[in-house]
Amino acid sequence: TKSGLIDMVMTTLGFKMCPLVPPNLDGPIEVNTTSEQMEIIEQRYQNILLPGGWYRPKECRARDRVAIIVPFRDRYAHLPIFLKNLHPFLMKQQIEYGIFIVEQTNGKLFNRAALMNVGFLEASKLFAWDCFVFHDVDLLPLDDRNLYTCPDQPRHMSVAIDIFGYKLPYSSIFGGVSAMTKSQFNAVNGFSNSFWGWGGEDDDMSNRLKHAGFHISRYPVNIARYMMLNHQKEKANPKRYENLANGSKKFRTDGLNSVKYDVYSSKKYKLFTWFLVELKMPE
Ligand code: UD2
Ligand code: MN
Repeated sequence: TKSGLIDMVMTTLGFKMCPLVPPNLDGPIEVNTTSEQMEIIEQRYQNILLPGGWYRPKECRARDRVAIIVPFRDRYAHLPIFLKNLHPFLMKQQIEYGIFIVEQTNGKLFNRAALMNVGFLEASKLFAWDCFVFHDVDLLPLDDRNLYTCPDQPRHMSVAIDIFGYKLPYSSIFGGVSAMTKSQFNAVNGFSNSFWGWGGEDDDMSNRLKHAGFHISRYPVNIARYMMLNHQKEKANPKRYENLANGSKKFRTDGLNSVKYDVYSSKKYKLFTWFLVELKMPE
């Protein structure tokens, strides 16, 4: 038929939209946590990935353009494991995506939230991403029906993590892995830059979302499952509760519009785009 022919031509030319539900999902998947040299993983995706760890499905036009933003410092054992699991996972979901590793220089306490702001701004300079997934480097998804896309409301993705007994620890939690559209992230002025050291920054984002009239959406626990790679517990920031309590006064002034940083170095590696960032705000 005529429409069948048009369909075939569109498919061949790559203009056909990818189906709403990717056709080749497995559901629960095996993760592979054995460490492997970066070069070996690079070879595996040599002809598939674009420079910088970007991907665009060949079989259809992706519905979502997703930047995966990963805050990073000194977790070198986790990085290759993260990459070798995430790439095949995302490819199967037929998403157009890029993985961005935002590394903080030494000298100050780690500031996960500010690195997310930097990742958002720098990735946006390179391409018109419309969806952002903020992702701890140590979390590996266990079910590929957990789509890395941005729904109508911000989505908390790491609902059921092994170390928490595959249960949501508390209802407003937004840490681990979360997804926001560009406009949602802009609407809340991104993350606060005031959280140095461990804890609180995710709850502050949760407060920002609520304040802006969003609600947190989630996949069910049998789908939004993750495992966390082993690491030592970071020293908690003693000021995290105080910061959190004062947070709402600063939504407008502390965030995307106030983050100060220098990009020391950046590079499109084969499996990811890398930014080395010095944060310039006072600790
Ligand atoms: C929880 C949250 C996390 C964040 C953190 C408090 C979950 C599942 N995770 O993780 O999202 O809110 O508490 O800040 O709720 N990182 C480095 N180098 C460092 C420290 C951190 O790369 O020295 C990065 C890395 O991507 C890591 C992430 O920041 O996965 C979160 O830090 P964590 O894994 O030490 O904290 P955790 O597991 O308690
Ligand atoms: Mn962790």
